[in-house]
Amino acid sequence: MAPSQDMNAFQELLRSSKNIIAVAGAGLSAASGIPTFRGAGGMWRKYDAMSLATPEGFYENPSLVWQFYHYRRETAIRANPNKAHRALSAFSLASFRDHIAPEATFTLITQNVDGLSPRSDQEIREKYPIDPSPPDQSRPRPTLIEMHGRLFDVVCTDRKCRHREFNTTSPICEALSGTEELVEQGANDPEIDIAALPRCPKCGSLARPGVVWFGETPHRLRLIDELVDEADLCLVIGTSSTVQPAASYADDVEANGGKVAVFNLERSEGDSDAHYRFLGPCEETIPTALG
Ligand code: BJW
Ligand code: ZN
Repeated sequence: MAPSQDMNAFQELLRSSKNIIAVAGAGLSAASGIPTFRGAGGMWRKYDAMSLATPEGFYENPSLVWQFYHYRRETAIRANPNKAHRALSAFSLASFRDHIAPEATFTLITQNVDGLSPRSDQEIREKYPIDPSPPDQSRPRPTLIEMHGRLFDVVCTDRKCRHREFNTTSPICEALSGTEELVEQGANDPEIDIAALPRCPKCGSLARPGVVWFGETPHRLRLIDELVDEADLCLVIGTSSTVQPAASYADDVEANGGKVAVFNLERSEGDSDAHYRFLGPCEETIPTALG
């Protein structure tokens, strides 16, 4: 059966669901000016963003990959959470829960590394300073999981050290300063000496962005598997659903008898199996759906 577009029926389902998860991707941050990975937004200078988001890409050309992440950091620092981030943050706060079952839980599992969801959560909590922990939970669940890491984490590449720290310094190092302005470079990309790239403050080795590249293990997978197992409703927001393991969470929820609702600008992988599908900008559909 084709997915329903009945918003009232979806909201009724939302009110009666007990364990809700949302799996989000780059489309959630698109209205904040953060480029997506695939399709129109997926190029940086002359490169496919995907070819740079790999361990092989980094070790082959750390200067280029650091320029890509420096650009991403500078973009994210200047961006602000949009209406969809804010609606999700409000939804996750206990006192906003009167429209769902009192013992219901909600966790946003985001693939995004831009920090806009945690910033949005922080802003909402400052505005409404209340206890964010939902009542009567036998086992407290996190309200947000950043499964592909964070742009502002910086990690030592030395296997014995692996020092990790949260670092929002702008620019992260002098040598990268201004490279975010360069476009269409290709053959003329600046070559930054490895010694001038970000270094580990503990041992001095080359540092890398604290994000999860292809072939690496995403964060908190065991906890995510538990949440997916328990979920009776899964919202899939602004993701192409092409990257594993996140791409299979909706199918897993459905296989367990739960319901799935997809919110995307356009058709996406596997969305014809969803119970609900709301096509359009999620900065419009999500505030309506959760409002
Ligand atoms: C809007 C909108 C608006 C736009 N409103 N919508 C099985 C088969 C084959 C391969 C594999 C497999 N299992 C695992 C793999 C390997 C691999 C993989 O999935 N490869 C596929 C490409 C086939 N996966 C991995 O390697 C992962 N690790 C792993 O599997 O470890 C093994 C393991 C698993 C389980 C247990 C134990 C061990 C790691 C994946 C890491 C992905 N990393 C990146 C880069 C992160 C750092 C960085 O940001 O630079 O993560 S890649 C990139 O893709 C990024 C994203 O988080 C991720 C997903 O992309 P996303 O968010 O969906 O973006 P887009 O651009 O694709 O889509 C945007 C969508 O938004 C579109 O649909 C638009 O329409 C929509 N949109 N504006 C609403 N306003
Ligand atoms: Zn180190």
